[in-house]
Amino acid sequence: MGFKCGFVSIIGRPNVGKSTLLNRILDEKVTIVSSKPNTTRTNIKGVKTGENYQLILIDTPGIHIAKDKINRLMVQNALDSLEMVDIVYFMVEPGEFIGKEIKFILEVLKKYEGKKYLLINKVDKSTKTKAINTANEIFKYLEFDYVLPISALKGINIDKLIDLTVKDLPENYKIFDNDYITDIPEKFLIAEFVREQIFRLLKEEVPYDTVVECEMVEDRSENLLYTACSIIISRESQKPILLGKRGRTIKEIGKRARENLEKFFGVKVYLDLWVKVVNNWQEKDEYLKIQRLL
Ligand code: GDP
Ligand code: K
Ligand code: MG
Repeated sequence: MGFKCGFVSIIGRPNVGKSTLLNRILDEKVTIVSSKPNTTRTNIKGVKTGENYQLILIDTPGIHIAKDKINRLMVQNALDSLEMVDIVYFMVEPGEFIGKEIKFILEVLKKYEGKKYLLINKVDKSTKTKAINTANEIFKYLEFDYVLPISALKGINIDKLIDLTVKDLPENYKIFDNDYITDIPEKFLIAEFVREQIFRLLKEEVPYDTVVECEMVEDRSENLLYTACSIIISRESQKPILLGKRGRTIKEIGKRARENLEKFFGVKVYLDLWVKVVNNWQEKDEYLKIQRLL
């Protein structure tokens, strides 16, 4: 049998664990994760290369009922990914209610011609019965080629998922070099790692009003990467929340993001953070481009 190479899109409602799954399959953090919905704003490709296969996976923003421009662009991004993939993973949680959003996704998938996998994620915190019931409920609307209970967080059934996927990939030449793991430009990845900590450390609305731009990245020596990011918020009143008492919050954001960047790049990282206020950046093309939505 020849070399296998193809594309897989990971779709689902917000917060079902799509980004966690991509990182788990790659065994490397390329896409950001938080307990808040709509953390992922744009499609992120990750590449896993084995001896006889190359799997190109696309992590996507959660498909939801979008109420403004940025959210509409996010959902469109996720839907667009389907046009280029051989396989789709539709991820749900056990016990998930089959509401408007899931029904919408199932309608979209009815027209999808590639292989369809139904992944019931987070089985580490559920019962088998609950997972099976969820699959049965979904099958009333649409049948899938495979159903697999998994835990992206704990790594349950992930090897099995990869095996099945590789079998379904088309025979094709390798597209990327063996050590290539993501299509995300370095500057964007750095900005995303900062944005992740904002989603993790700040409550409710501020993360949704934040975009991060990496302004500078420079090798200062063989073992030191200097980088500077602007954190852009949409109102002056959000500044004290972002900074925290005596700058404690922004310091913690910087520390955690730096640690993750050091793991990713394998060198010491110096991270400068600046704060800017841009009213209604969500409506401005320049900032939607920074977020790779335009
Ligand atoms: P996404 O919005 O679909 O990309 O979801 P994320 O990957 O950002 O994960 C959302 C939340 O679910 C985070 O708090 C994850 O740690 C958590 N999560 C993801 N996968 C699992 C899993 O398999 N089990 C459990 N218990 N939690 C998970
Ligand atoms: K999330
Ligand atoms: Mg995500």
